[in-house]
Order: sequence, then C-alpha cells, then structure tokens
Amino acid sequence: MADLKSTFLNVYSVLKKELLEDPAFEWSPDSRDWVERMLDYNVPGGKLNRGLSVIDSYKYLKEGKELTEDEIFLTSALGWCIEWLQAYFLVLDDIMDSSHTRRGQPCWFRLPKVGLIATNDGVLLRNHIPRILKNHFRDKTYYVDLLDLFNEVEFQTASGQMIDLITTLEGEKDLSKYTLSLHRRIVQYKTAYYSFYLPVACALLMAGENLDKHVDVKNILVEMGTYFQVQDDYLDCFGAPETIGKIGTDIEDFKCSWLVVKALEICNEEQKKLLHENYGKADPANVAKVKALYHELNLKGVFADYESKSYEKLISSIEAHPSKAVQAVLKSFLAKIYKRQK
Ligand code: GPP
Ligand code: MG
Ligand code: MG
Ligand code: MG
Repeated sequence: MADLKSTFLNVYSVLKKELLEDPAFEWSPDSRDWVERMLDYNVPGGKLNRGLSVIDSYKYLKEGKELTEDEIFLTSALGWCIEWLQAYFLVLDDIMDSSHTRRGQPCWFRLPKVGLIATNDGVLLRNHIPRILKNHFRDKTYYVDLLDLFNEVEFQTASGQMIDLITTLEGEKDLSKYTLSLHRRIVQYKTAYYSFYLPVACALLMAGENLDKHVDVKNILVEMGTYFQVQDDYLDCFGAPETIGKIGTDIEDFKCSWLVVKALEICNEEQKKLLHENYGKADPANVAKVKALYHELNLKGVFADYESKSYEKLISSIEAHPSKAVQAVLKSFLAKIYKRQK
C-alpha cells in the first residue's frame, strides 16, 4: 500500500511536469511558478482515496494478475484526473461555502496573494484534465468514452452543487422544506457520481467494459456515495477539525445537511423554534445553540444507527452481484470509508 502510494505520487510529478511544459502556452518563469505552486497546494494533499481506487479497482477486475508498468501508469494517470477534478471542485466549493480551512491549511482563496484568482485556478485545474487525457489516452479505443464520462460526471456534480446552493434560499424562507428526499437528491449529484462511480467507471473502461452494462454497479456506488456524504455532513459538526482538516460551515451556511434534516424529523415544537431562530447564522453563539440541540437530540446515536444499517444494506447488495471481481472492487471501496473519522 505504501508502495502503491509512492508510485502514485511519482506519476503526479510526471503529469505536473508535462502540464508545466504544455506547448500550447508560452510559459514565463512567473506563470510556471504560479501553476506549480497552485497544483502542489491543491492537488496532492488529500486522502487520495478516489485516485488510488482506480488502480485498486482495475487490479480486482484483472483478477489478481500482476499489472504491467504501462497499466500502473495509466490507471494512476486516470486516478490523478479524478484528484484534479476534486481539486477543481474544492477550490471553488470553498469560495461558495465561505470555508476557512481545507486539508489542514487555509483554503487556497484565503491566501492573501490568491483571493479571487482562485476562480481562474479552478478553471485551469478543470482544463488540465482533458490535457492529461489527450497526452496519454488519445490512441486508446476507449478515449471518447473517457472524455464523455468525465463530462457527464462533471455536469452531474455541478447540478448537485447548484441545488445544494439554491436550496438554502428556500430553507431560509421555510426550514421545514429540508427533507430526507431533498437531501438525498443533493448528495447523490454533488458527491456520489464523482467520488464513487467515476473511479470504478474509469477502471471498467480501461478493462474494456461497456459502462451501459454496469448500471447495477453504478447504483450500488451511488448508494455508497450517499452514505459517504452523510458522513461528511456528520463530521462537519462532530468531527475534529485537526483530523478532518477543515472547519465545518454547514450550520452557518444554512445547508440542507443530514443532521438538520434528522433534527427536524425528531424534535418537538419548542426545539423546532430554537432551530428556526439559530440555524444559518454566522454568530458562534447561534451555532453553539444548534450544536447543543443536536447533542440533546442524540444525533450521534441516530448517526451511529444509520451508519450500521447503511453498511449492512450495502454489503447485502454487493453480495447479490454475480461477479466476484466486482464484489471485491465494491467491498474494498466500502472498507475504506466505513466508520471513517476523516
Ligand atoms: C461536497 O460538498 C461537494 C463538492 C465538493 C462538489 C463541489 C462541486 C462544484 C461544482 C464546485 P461539501 O461542501 O459538503 O464538501 P466539504 O465539506 O468538503 O466542503
Ligand atoms: Mg464545502
Ligand atoms: Mg459545498
Ligand atoms: Mg461538507
């Protein structure tokens, strides 16, 4: 594993070097330094779960056969495309959510010399993906399918992000609009496709599979991604910032978080009033009242229950899948996130 990670990180250096020498642009020392610093700050510092999953998944699909050097490089390059996509989303998401920290450091746009230049950096990160794909996959039979996959998933994510953002406008008018089905719709689109379906779909394409034949795999991955975002919502409030590397903003931002949905489901009239008066306010005193209510309602316990039930359900849908190799892919992905603390 440690070995796989260092191989993966070596591929990052190769891809970065190619991008910094992209012949389509006349580089100056300043522009090259900017892009290099921007990439090093935003691309490789996460858990790398999404990226590494492409390699893992491909290995399982090859049923344990040793991967060639070429296959390791290509699966890693696809993994990095997903990490680039994630960096692009996070740079912009942190601006939209007025976040302060990410991966244990200030959000990129919070750096004094960066500010709103970060929006263009987001656009650049996004543009790097088709450039990496062109450099390494142009002559593959699945090239068009890869491009189409990244485009589709980006569209789904941006649409999910749109509803995540515009829902708060409705919530501010009437908090009781926040329901589990609305939450589900948001997280399926904003998180599940790019975080769970995309890595496995990349591995499937490389293995020569037709994605239309794997709708059942997609459905399980979307379920898993939904569970993952519920964990993210939970950690936003209950996680330790030192561990998750970010300070939560969901309460301040009036987000349709799983926690507020659950709170609304189980609270009495008096508690509902408290929620209406304090949710979505930047003042730490308001936020503290919401958190105290979450404790009072035992949302930690409600979450623990949700977590074990989701796990059971996911395991049984995985075990119903006819292919042992696909089962292994899905189980390894689930093991990486079950009861995660970060
Ligand atoms: C996670 O939401 C969703 C994304 C990072 C997708 C962003 C999509 C864009 C098109 C910009 P979140 O805000 O809960 O994530 P976090 O808690 O990590 O800030
Ligand atoms: Mg955010
Ligand atoms: Mg967000
Ligand atoms: Mg979050």
